[in-house]
Amino acid sequence: MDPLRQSSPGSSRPSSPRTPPCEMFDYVGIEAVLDQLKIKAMKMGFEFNIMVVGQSGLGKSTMVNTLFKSKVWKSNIPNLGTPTPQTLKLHSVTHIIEEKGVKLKLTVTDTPGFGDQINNDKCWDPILGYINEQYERYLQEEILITRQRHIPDTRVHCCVYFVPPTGATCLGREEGRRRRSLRPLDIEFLQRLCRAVNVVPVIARADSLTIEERETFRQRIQHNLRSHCIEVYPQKSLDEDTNDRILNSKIRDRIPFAVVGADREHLVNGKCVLGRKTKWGIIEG
Ligand SMILES: Nc1nc2c(ncn2[C@@H]2O[C@H](COP(=O)(O)OP(=O)(O)OP(=O)(O)O)[C@@H](O)[C@H]2O)c(=O)[nH]1
Ligand SMILES: [Mg+2]
Repeated sequence: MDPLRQSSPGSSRPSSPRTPPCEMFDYVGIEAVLDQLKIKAMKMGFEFNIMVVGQSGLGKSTMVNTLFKSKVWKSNIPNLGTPTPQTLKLHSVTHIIEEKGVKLKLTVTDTPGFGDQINNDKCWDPILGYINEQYERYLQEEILITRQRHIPDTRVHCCVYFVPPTGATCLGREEGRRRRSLRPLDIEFLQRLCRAVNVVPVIARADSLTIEERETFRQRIQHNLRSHCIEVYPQKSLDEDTNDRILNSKIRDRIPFAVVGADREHLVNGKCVLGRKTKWGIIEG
């Protein structure tokens, strides 16, 4: 009988350096760690913080409301149909969403739109200031010797950047080509933002483009992002194995996503749905 197999895992030592370490132990039940981690994660829940950024009037607040109204306030929809007021200061809304026992604390930070000023220099300062402040706050908590077991996480995990839908083909050829690209202000903003946070660019008010216009605009933006070295989410560093690479390249092909915000309910097939009415039908929110 192998003496090493008889001994308890903690007390045994290999008799010779050539004995492979795995032969020292009997079954210890490592896979139970997975269940323990799952139970712990379910108890703690998850935190996810999104921030919406972009020029004024692109539908950022409407999108935040659409997200919460359809996901969180299903049975009690406040302020429906009233126009969304212009956002004048950064503010966050938090909701706990629970699905099949998994809790998610979702915080969305709405920001005032930029681009209204004659001089838009440094319009990114308040937003980048906020993002960096949250990192700093978390770090300060983390480096305390007697730190809390759970540090409240207000760091921005994802920043949704609204790009104006300027890809319409009804414009003149030259004007169209120029406008079917990211504007210099967006390029500069995105370059700074990408260095601080995960950025997901979206084509705002996408109902104003036809499917063909949207596709051409999407490809043009992808080209702009590459040529200006703007690395949006998912970054290349996240391609850790083949599966990641396949999944991430599918996401990269679809970026920027097209979004439509909705602030009214409509009757569709006898059911009230949150959506935006267009010439071609209702886009559900
Ligand atoms: N066509 C269309 N209009 C939209 C969409 N989303 C919002 N709107 C309208 O655009 C206007 C501005 O929307 P807001 O959500 O206030 O825009 P915002 O980006 O928050 O603007 P600021 O607060 O000034 O930064 C409103 O009249 C909305 O009804 C959309 O997807 N498509
Ligand atoms: Mg707003």
